[in-house]
Parts: sequence; structure tokens; C-alpha cells
Amino acid sequence: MIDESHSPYNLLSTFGIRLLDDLSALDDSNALAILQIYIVREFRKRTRLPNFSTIVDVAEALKSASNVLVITGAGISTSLGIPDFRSADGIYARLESYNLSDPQEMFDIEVFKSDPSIFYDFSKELLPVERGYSPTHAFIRLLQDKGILLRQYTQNIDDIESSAGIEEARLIQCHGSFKTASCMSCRDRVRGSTLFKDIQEGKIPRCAKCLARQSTRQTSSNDDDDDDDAVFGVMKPDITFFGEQLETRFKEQVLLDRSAADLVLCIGTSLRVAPVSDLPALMPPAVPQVFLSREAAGREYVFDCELLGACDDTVRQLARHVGWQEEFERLVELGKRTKTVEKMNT
Ligand code: CNA
Repeated sequence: MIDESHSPYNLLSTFGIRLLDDLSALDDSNALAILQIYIVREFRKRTRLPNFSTIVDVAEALKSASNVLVITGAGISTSLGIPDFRSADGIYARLESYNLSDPQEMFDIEVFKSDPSIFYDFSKELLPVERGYSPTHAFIRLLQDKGILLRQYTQNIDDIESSAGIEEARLIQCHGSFKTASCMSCRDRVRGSTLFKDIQEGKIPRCAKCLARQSTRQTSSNDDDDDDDAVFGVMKPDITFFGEQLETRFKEQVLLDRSAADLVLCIGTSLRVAPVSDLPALMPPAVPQVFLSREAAGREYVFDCELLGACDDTVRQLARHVGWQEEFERLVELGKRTKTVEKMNT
């Protein structure tokens, strides 16, 4: 395809992918999209590595690793009281109480534009209000302290990684985060925490600059076009909604990291949300891949080792096996104290 001797469409038939008659007149970009899905699916047919299946194997790999790639999801924050989406007590189980029929509506940019209160109604549950961090965050921080954290790709928007001290350069917040927020009208960007009080009180946070401009305009003339716009001056946390582009660093960094990673740890995620769910499949086959979560991944994929259970317990066991127990517990305590200090200040 690079030297243009094969079109995506021809490659589809070369790989034996038979399309429905309706799809026989695909243009190149659509054919490429389908080809991409099949290539990823092919990669996903990974063969388990020999002699790598137990927690001891993972511990040994950690001892010799220099570039650990960590993929995380909502499960690493549930012990802090932030619900995930898909667990039995997760946010999706309570959709009706938010008057929603489809979970995707929660993060749909068009839904937000027509009624931001829907998003603000449930998002108060996801706020990182007490900036502590979980033992799993502590473990990832320990990897960084040991100089072996290549990158953490987090799907989480709670920005607890920052509280745990994960350096910006080591962290890709694939779906953005509550760290900053921008005005839907003038794009002015502020610290996300400045919105938290309004969100907790059930108010829609507004942009001070736009409100000031609006009131000046209203006093000078009665003309007020902005009233028709449901999101005029509404602040939106810089998290990626369906219909918006993913963090730009994501794609570039994945390509660099895929050749450097020597161990992949996938923690506290159902692995159902693309493109993050495709990350393990993009790694070279010889790199050991470990899945640490409460239940099996939501998509069929061969990990070398699956350590199912509460991830805080699993990483504690891992730290013990590697001989990092003391340093790990010190960071865990620090995580708890951060929370206490915050509580004392409020
Ligand atoms: P998900 O689909 O809700 O899956 C979470 C997974 O974690 C489930 O399979 C659970 O079984 C597992 N899990 C829950 N608690 C634990 C625990 N203590 N130990 C081990 N495993 C546990 O969430 P994903 O992250 O996979 O999906 C990606 C979505 C979720 C992203 O778009 C996020 O923005 C979104 N989300 C983020 C947060 C947050 O930032 N804390 C909270 C809720 C949802």
C-alpha cells in the first residue's frame, strides 16, 4: 500500500476477506478501515508465551524489566470510592436514575451540547475530590521510582495519577481528564478543580469571562442571541467525549512505545473501549502481557498470565514477590495521608 502497488480493497480480497455485496464498491478509506479491523483481529490471535503463567513469573519479569507499559482503567480507582462503569455497582447499572437509556449518551458530545446537565448529574461521582491514591496507583508510582515505568496509558479521567506523582511525560490520559476544563464558547481553559464546587452542588459550571461579556452586552443592548445556545459559556472538563478526537499524544506515543516495551501490565479494565482495548494487540508478540483485574477481560484476548481479583491485593502480592514490600507500603501510606491532609483542610 505504501508504494501504491496494492489498494486497501485488493488487500482485503488477498487476505481472503469476503465482503457483503453491498460493500463491493467501497472507497479506499472505508476499505482501509475494514482492513484495519481485520489486522487488529489477526494480531489479537496471540499465542501464550511458554513458561510465563504465574505471579512468580510476573515478579521475575519485573525484576529484569526496564520498560514496563501499564494500561489502566476505572478498576484502579474503585477502592477510593469512585465507581467504574461496568461492575454490578458501577454507573451503568444506575442509568435509569440519570434518565438515560444508552450509556454512550453520558459522554456524547451532541447530548452534552443539547443538555449539559445530563453529564453534570452523574459526573459528580467521578470527581477526584479527596486527592488520595490507591495501592495500585502506588504500585505504578513505585515502577516509576524504580526507573522502569515506560508509560502509563490510563483510560481514567479522575487524574489521580497526578496525585500519585506520575510524571506528565510518563502518563497518557487517553480520554483526557478533569485536570483542566474549557469553555464551550470562548475555549478559555481553567484548572478543573475550580469547577468541582459547582458540580457537587448540582450547578452547571459557567465561564466567568463569557458571563461578564454577556452581562455587559445585555446592559448596552437588549439583543441577546446567546440565550438560544444551551452551552453558551458552559465549562466542559477536558475529557474526550464520543464524537471528539482522542488525546493527540496517544497515537504517536503508542508507535514509539511498542518497540521499547518489555512487559505489559493491564490493570483494572474491562478492555471494552477502543482504541485502548487494542493496545495489547499492538505489542510485539514476544513481550509478556499480564492482566490484573477483578474479572476476565470483556473481549477475547490471550494474556500470558491473568491475575484475577482486587488489583490492590494483587499488586501487594506482586510487590512482596519482587521484594519491594517496604517501599510499596511506604507509598501506600503516603497515598492515605494525602487524603487525610486534604480532609483536614476542608
Ligand atoms: P469499566 O468498563 O467500568 O471496567 C472496569 C473493570 O475494572 C471491570 O472489569 C471491573 O471488574 C474491574 N474492577 C473494578 N474494581 C476493581 C478492583 N478493585 N480491582 C480489580 N478490578 C476491578 O471501565 P474501563 O476503565 O475498562 O472503561 C473505560 C472507560 C471507563 C473510560 O472511558 C473511563 O473514562 C471510564 N471511567 C473512568 C472512571 C475514573 O476515571 N475513575 C470511572 C468510571 C468510568
